[in-house]
Amino acid sequence: MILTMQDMKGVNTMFDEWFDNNKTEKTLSRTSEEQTRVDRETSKMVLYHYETCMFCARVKSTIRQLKLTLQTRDIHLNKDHMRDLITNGGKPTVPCLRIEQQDGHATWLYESNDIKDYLLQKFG
Ligand SMILES: N[C@@H](CCC(=O)N[C@@H](CS)C(=O)NCC(=O)O)C(=O)O
Repeated sequence: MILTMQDMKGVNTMFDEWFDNNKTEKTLSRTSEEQTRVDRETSKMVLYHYETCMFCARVKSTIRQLKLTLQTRDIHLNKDHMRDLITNGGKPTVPCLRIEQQDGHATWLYESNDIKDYLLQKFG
C-alpha cells in the first residue's frame, strides 16, 4: 500500500483527534440513570469493523471517549457479518454503524467522521 500526502494528512488529523480524546476522556461522567439511558440507546447499535482498519480506530476512539458500550462485528473474522453488511448496508466498507430504529427498521451509517459526529452529538 502506498500512502499519498492526502492520506498522511488524514493520518495526522486522526492522531490529533486521538490525543484530544485522551485529554477529555477523564472529564466525562454520567449519573447511573444517565448511563442506563445511554446503555439502552447503544444496545440498539452495532459497529461493523475490522481490527486493522484505521478509520474504524477513529470511531472506536470516540466510543471509548464517550464511555459507550456498543456491540461490534468484525467482518474479517465472520463472513456472515460481511454478508450482512453488504446485503443490508449496501456496501462492504467499514466502519459502518447499524442503528435500529424504534419501528424496527435499521439505518446503516457509513463514514467514520459521520459516525463520530453522530455519537458525539447524541452522547457527548
Ligand atoms: N472515508 C471512509 C473510508 C473507509 C474505508 O476506506 N474503509 C476501508 C477499511 S480502512 C474499507 O472498508 N475498504 C473496503 C474493504 O476493505 O473492502 C471513512 O472515513 O469511513
